[in-house]
Amino acid sequence: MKSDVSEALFERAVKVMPGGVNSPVRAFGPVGGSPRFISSAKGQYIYDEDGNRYIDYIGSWGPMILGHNDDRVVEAVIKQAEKGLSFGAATRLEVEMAELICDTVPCVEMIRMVNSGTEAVMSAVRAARGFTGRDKIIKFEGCYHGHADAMLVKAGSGVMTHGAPDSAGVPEGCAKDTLTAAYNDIQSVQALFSEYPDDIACVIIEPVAANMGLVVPKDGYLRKLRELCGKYGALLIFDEVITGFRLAMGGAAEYFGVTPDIVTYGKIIGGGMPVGAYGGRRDIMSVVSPLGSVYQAGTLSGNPAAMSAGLAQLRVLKENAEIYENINALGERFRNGLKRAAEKAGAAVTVNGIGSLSCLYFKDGGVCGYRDAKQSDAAAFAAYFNHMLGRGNYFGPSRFEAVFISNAHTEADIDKTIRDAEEFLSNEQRG
Ligand code: KE4
Repeated sequence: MKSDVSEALFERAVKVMPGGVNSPVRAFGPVGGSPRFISSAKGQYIYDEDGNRYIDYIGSWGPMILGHNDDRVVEAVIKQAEKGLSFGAATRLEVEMAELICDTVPCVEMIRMVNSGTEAVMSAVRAARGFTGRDKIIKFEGCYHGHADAMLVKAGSGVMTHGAPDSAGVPEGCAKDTLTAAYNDIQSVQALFSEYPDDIACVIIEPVAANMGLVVPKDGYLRKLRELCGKYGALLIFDEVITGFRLAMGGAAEYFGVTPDIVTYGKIIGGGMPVGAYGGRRDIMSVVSPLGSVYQAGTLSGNPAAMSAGLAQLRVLKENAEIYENINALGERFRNGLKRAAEKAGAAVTVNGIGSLSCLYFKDGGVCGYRDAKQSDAAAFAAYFNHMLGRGNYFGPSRFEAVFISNAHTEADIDKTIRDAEEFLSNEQRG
């Protein structure tokens, strides 16, 4: 595949942007080569500046659950743009968005719009600290919750990819109250609560960990977490920036039947525009300014252009429940295809997944947490990534990112991708 134009653009990009990208995970560092510069997208396809077409398994890291540029979303944005992009004032659309989420997710009684998942998490943690009067928080190794200082401790996603489990520039003072536990290990959480029985404001978790690849909670794990938080008076925060409105309309809270105290959102609720949100119990959200004393604000929070995109997408999901059956079936087809291909080739891999989220690790013996994920073979993943890219399958350029399937993908797309993966795995085994 030609990549001259992308390479020329990258040469320019690195002169004026750190690493040539506006988000580290887009860099091709861990997989080699230079990023493909995408010019357009429609449905399951993205097109790069050299005219190559790819089946897209990133979907902008989750927002494109309907596929790229769904006509209903684009039309809503265009119509709103003609009326005004942002007013910095209250609008009907924000009320409709808040009502839709509160009516759909029982544990969300009030919600605040922000502009990213990072902002949503940062604000949710501040609300938890304000509500409980406690300082410490528990997060999990390998979980990524955006780049707020307190979250960049043993984080996943790009932090994990770039081998910097703790980020430079985060003062000791900001990280000292962040405690880390091991995902799927309830004893590691119990130990922290035993050590700090009265100091922990919240436990924040990705209910399905999608930033160390894709790790599903063990049966009953989230429920035990819920019980521990209740016992010690800490709030349970589900970071549903990825799982929200993807696992189900009610997200992981509905899927697993476990009720968090606060939920954070991003990605899908913005329909491709910058949107995040945090919401939860009325008494907790009542501490947020101007109602309460926890300050949080944002110039473009709830802006009408972004709300119109998010509302359009959520309404399509709400009115077409069969979308979830379809994307979950496609996810299952993808995982089963990979497993069959690996078995046929005798390849040592682990395939994890749930619903429309999947991950392929070059490691046998299963992956149920951070340490397992880090043992996966980076070089094998890089070779797989480039083989698949060359055959028109666009995956995240990191072994710690999930595979996102949308409602625009077809069985034929999945089957083609599996054939390409089978070719790689067989060649790999032949050496
Ligand atoms: P943003 O600030 O990037 O909108 O959201 C941060 C965030 C919070 N919580 C979870 C569970 C997330 O997955 C994310 C962001 N996800 C990454 C993809 N693994 C975003 C991609 C990127 O950093 O460019």
